[in-house]
Amino acid sequence: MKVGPRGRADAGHRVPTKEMGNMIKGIDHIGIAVKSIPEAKKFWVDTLGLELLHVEDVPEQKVRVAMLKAGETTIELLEPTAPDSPVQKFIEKRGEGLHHVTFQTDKLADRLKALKAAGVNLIDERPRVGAAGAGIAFLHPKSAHGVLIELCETND
Ligand code: CMX
Repeated sequence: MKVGPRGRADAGHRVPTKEMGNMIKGIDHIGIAVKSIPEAKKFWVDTLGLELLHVEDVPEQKVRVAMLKAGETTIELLEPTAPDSPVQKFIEKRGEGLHHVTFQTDKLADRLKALKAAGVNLIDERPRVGAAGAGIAFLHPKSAHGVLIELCETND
């Protein structure tokens, strides 16, 4: 499959990992970029009533995250902790809002190889450490119809 100059796959994606079984096990969380977690909590926790599970710094991603329970899934509020944080860049360019969708998967390293072979533009070619120490990897939004996708390895 040819990949265009901005990483968009030119032809339709075939299911790349059929031999490995279903890649997507569920939605782990939905990431929302915010300027300030304390400010955002006023809406998400105090008004909407979502339960705050925990707040954690993820230095590798230059963000602080607040995980909120939303029924079967989780909302992740992302506050940048450095001027060169990807979330800071996102907010400057597009404002606060929906930042990424995280799918649960297994065999992440092998999934990434299969996705690369299928022409998907990977931000991370190998798993790296995300919130709660889970193996994670990002796929570029140019390969996913404008949505930043995170894959998160689960042991379930
Ligand atoms: N969703 C959709 N599109 C996005 C995006 C996002 N979250 N972030 C950037 N883009 C778009 C930009 O709007 C831009 O589009 P145009 O070319 O049409 O203008 C394009 O992608 C390139 O964006 P950019 O501002 O030039 O930024 P970079 O290329 O430097 O980086 C990206 C973009 C996605 C590669 C980078 O943000 C990244 O590596 N993200 C993954 C890591 C991350 O976001 N970590 C924070 C979360 C951590 C966690 O959950 O723990």
